[in-house]
Amino acid sequence: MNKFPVMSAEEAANFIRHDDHIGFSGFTAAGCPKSVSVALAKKAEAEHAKGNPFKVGMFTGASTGDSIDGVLARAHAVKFRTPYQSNVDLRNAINGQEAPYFDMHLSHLAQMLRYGFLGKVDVGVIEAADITADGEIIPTCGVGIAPTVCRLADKVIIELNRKHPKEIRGMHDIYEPADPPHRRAIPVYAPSDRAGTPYIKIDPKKIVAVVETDLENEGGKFAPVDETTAKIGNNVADFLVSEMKTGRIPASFLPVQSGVGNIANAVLGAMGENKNIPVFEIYTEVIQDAVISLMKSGRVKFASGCSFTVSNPMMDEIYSQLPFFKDKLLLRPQEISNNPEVIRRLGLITINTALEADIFGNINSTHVVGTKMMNGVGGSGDFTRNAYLSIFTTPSVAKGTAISAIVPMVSHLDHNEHSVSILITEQGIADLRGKSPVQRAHAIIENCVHPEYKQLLADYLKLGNGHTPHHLKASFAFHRIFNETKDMHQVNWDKYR
Ligand code: 0RQ
Repeated sequence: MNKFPVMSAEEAANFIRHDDHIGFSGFTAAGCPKSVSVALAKKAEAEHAKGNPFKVGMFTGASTGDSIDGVLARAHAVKFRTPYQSNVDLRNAINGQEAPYFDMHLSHLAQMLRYGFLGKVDVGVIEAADITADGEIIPTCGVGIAPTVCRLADKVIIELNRKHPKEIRGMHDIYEPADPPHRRAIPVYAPSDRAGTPYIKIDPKKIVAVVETDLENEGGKFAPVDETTAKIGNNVADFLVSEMKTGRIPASFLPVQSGVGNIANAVLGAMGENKNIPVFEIYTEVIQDAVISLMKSGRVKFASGCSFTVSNPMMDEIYSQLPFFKDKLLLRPQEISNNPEVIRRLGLITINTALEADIFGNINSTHVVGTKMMNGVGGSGDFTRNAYLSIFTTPSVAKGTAISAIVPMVSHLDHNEHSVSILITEQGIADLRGKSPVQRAHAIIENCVHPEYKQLLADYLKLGNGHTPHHLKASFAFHRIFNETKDMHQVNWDKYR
């Protein structure tokens, strides 16, 4: 380590020039650098004050902390950004068309960088728990695209963060597939299988700076489980138990993927509490608080993911009890945690959250009322399309009951009807397997729609005809009326009859 040039974040940021493309480590706020990006934002502001342009392209694992997305968005320094984000200032810049953003399936990013589809990676900024003189980097609590960034970047800046103990070495499995036509099967046959090395190997000559930090993870808090999320969670657990009883899920159960956010956290909690579900394994991207709690209570025996997206007290707990967790938790690059080949082989039960669903089973995960980007598709497409059983959950209404989360036609399409098996709200469960569009619509309206919207949606179904009976003038009436009155109840079908 001591042969690397140790310097301040400000000095390290000077290696980054206007127009450079930067690859950041981490996945969600976990494992993201937190000091060089802040110095870079200040540098951008100083350059702007002098009248000089200064913007950088940003490749990340998924969302980041405010110390990357927030500071650079507020400094007007974003040339482009991909893939997933959830920072309010960046979101505003994206929706204001100031920051060009392209949303991607998370499993695609590393390979698309290697294929050269997205341009160069000039500089990598990587948070590490440790680095050896011969270039073995131990990532911290999120991996993301770090191995590929280290391979491709001309220059690499390491943020050595002392908050993460060196003893975390051994909790990562770093494997990068070869590119076609040389790619081989990824040898992961169970969530706990290891295919690679416990470190990222880099040519030490590429490391231009090491910045020592002692910064807390920018982990958020989860909202406590409320009546709606508890009902959704119980519906998911009950559904999975009934699938086991029919033999459609093996008695030994199958590994589970669960998405990001409060609903996902509540769903996992409910699965843990339902003792008819056997002790299970997780193969996912974000390992949230609920997984760690279930591990402590013995309900989850192993979790493979791309990040510990946990609250700071939970992170401290993992580190203070490393001997307990070390053989139960594994972090991988997102190219492997979200890999379609592995997902289909393992037979994952995938549980993701929809922003909006339509009566035919199409899902919008990303766009608020069709136009405003929320967060991005994240890994939901990687998992949904390749699942053994793909489940979407959503509260049936939002903003009180002014929005029905179930609409005639989704205002943006992320997951189409062919990939979605089950829709679950706090109202109930719609099993969409083997059903025609009209049969799916009946199942969704009967079981998942909020009572205040049932009649409106049942009446919509009578307006159209054909295999998928849309009425193309009325299909966005819910959205149009919401934009006008802020209340979807105001829809009136009379003028379409
Ligand atoms: O807005 O906070 O202003 O009230 O959307 O909704 O209910 O808090 O849900 O935190 O679980 O997030 C889909 C965004 C859900 C997330 C999404 C409003 C609602 C609220 C958030 P307020 P909740 P959650 C793995 C998998 C895509 C990526 C993915 C997500 C806010 O799960 O980003 O699945 N998923 N990745 O009021 C308008 C509607 C609405 C609505 C809810 N129909 N119309 N607004 N809201 N429904 C993870 C990764 O890939 C990293």
